[in-house]
Amino acid sequence: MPYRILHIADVHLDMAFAGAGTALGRIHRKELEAAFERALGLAKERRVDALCIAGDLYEDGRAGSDRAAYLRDVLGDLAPIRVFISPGNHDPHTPASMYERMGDAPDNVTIFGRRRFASATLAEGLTLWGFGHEHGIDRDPAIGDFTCEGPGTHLLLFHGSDRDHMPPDKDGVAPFSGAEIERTGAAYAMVGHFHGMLQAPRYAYPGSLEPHTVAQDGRHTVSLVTIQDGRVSADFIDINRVRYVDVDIDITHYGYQAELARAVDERLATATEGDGATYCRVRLGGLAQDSLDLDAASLEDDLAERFPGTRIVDGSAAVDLDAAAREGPTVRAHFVRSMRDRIAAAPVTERPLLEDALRYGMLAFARKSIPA
Ligand SMILES: [Mn+2]
Repeated sequence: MPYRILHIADVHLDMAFAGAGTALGRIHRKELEAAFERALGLAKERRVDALCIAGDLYEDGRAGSDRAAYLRDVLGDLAPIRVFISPGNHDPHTPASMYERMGDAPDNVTIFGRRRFASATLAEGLTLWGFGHEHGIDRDPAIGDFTCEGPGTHLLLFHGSDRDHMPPDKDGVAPFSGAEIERTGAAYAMVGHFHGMLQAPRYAYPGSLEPHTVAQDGRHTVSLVTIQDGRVSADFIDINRVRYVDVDIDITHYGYQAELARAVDERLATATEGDGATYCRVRLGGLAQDSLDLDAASLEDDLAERFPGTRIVDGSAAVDLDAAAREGPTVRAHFVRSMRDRIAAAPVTERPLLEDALRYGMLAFARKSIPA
């Protein structure tokens, strides 16, 4: 009989979504809860033997006071499916943590609450080893000199950073390498922390259930891990219903803001078609016509009504500096050339100020507004 595990990670229930605003933050938190419940539903539907949660199930300090009761209920409800949890850096097993507040966890739930590997027997000849983070930022090695003891097949479950695949801007917590996993004698490790799916020969990150930002453009999956006769295989099932997409708009074609707004609206209507929630990052590029007085902040506000969560990144140019510099003996041409000379000669620290002066000066020549 094969033993089957649903491996999930980085649910991040109750995430703050700082910057999204109150209403949108609440929508995003509901999306995360819905994704978690889809994953639980899948565990039942596929009749797995165990659900393994590789950390960051919720966000400590953000969760409401009834979250512990919720988890006790939905995880207990999975029985006879067993549930194994390895707390991560966002849901560390501290004395005040929700894992403690859960009190007596349901019989089918095991929390690996200590920062050293402990074992649980899954089936005859099949052992799971897991550990939990006990404080927020834990940079100690995940594995060190740990080795799996005993006969049979061994699996690992933990939250940590694969040193060989560190994404930029990611906290390096509980670092490990593929070679270290091999050295433990484990056949496979189920890990969490990276929010895009990553499959390596002996371990995998399924990714967060949903992307949380436009930068999290990898796959967001749950992993179905099958162990048979000591061999481990993993399938990945895309679970996310949230998408972040980039919409690129060349503003060169639009003579006034209302015309541009209409065009962006049409593009967003197309981009957000289909099931699930789509959040767009609109990247404005190109060179504004003389008549266009672009106010990207108000454009973003207007779009947010029909397309919540839309972000505008204005990479367009309000005026054509090269053309102005070449236009002959005008005040504007002289201004561009002399400001460019001064910027080139200035210390690096003074350049941003001079660049602003050049930009604002050119906006004044064009009778355009200073962007908010
Ligand atoms: Mn994490």
